[in-house]
Amino acid sequence: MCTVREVRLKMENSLVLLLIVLTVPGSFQASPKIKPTKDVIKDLKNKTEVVPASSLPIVNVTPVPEKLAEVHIDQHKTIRISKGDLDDLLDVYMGKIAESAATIKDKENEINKLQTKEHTDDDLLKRFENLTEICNVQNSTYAAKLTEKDEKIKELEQKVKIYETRLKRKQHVLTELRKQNISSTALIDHLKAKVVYFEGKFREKKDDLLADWEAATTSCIPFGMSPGIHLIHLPGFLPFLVPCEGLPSAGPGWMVIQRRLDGSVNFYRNWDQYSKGFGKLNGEFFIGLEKLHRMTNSQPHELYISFRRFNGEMSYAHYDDFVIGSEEEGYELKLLGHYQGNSSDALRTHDKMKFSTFDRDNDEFTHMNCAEYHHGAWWYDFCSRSNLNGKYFKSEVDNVQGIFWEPWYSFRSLKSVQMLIRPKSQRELKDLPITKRTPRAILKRNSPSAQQINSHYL
Ligand SMILES: [Ca+2]
Repeated sequence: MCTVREVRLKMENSLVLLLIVLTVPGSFQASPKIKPTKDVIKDLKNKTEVVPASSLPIVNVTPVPEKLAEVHIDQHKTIRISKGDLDDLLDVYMGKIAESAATIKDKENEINKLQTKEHTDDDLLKRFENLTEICNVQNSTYAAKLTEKDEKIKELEQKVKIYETRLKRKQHVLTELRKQNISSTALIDHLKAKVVYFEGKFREKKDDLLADWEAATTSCIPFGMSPGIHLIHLPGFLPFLVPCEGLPSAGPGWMVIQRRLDGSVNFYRNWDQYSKGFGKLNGEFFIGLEKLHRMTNSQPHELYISFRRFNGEMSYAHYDDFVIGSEEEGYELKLLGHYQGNSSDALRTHDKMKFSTFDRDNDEFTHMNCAEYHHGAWWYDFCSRSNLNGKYFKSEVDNVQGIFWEPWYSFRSLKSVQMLIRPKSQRELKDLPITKRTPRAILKRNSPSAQQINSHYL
């Protein structure tokens, strides 16, 4: 370590060297202008590389006398500088220069490293910028996708709400259906019980029908006074069902062939339907002309007709013969027999007449279709004194279209009517009221003339 005195000495020596430099011509030449530090470093570098530090020509050393100079600092102090001092001083400064050169070298290395690092940083910065740009583009894309996803999510949320509403409705319906199911189960049990009941009834009816079939009856005679629907089997004809009845006023074994009760069945029908029959066997119906033809031609039959007026009055008409012709014969009323009853012989004028419907005019009235005029179907002549297939009226009216049975041409409508037949051999006339029979010749004689009828109808 240097003492304060030595440092002061060195400063003094440096001052002496400075004086030498200033006084010795050519030792150091001042630069015309000040160089930048960088240039100075460069110069030093060049000098360091070219020339060894120990031999740098910093000062033009020329041989000098032992005593070079004396410097008077003040009146009492003089500094004397010898050659040896300068050599020492030179050595010191050369050593410092060498140190500075080494330091400069280190700094240059550091600078090179820093420059290299700077290049690397530029590359990294560019890559970072590129990546940033890519990221920005991707961010924009992702932002658009996110917006799209958000919209889809909203849409899905709305759908979810709709489905939730529907689900609630379905659940409500399901709850209602479950309630209904409970009541339906009870109803089903009830219906099952009914099915069992009707199965029993059906078996009974089937047994009855089989019994009827086995009996192979051609009439209602076997059933006597018991009312019921039974199977009739005629030779060469398909079996068919008919209502059978026994009447207190007419005896047992009657077959119902026509019935009017309440107007529930339309009787204004065509030829084909009157040929086959129609209606309900337990209500209003007509058995059919073909069956009547077959039955009344298989064996002699009698006809019984009962009437009920709206005032409750009952009456009947009985004919001891009743034969209907074939379809080719127009289902003609071929044989009527004698009348017996407490109403009137209103079918007499229709004896030997063909049957007529609105689409088959077989009546005697040339310029009129009596079936249309009377809104019915009957064995019309000029046109009719009876019209049991006419239009049903709910109360008694005087109408040519109504259901009437009159001795003369008046048309008071009836409340109910029933036509029945029975094989003649089973007649039980003892049950019938005794009334005066009306021979056909007398009826013909008392029948109105065509002129009278025309004056009535026209
Ligand atoms: Ca006619």
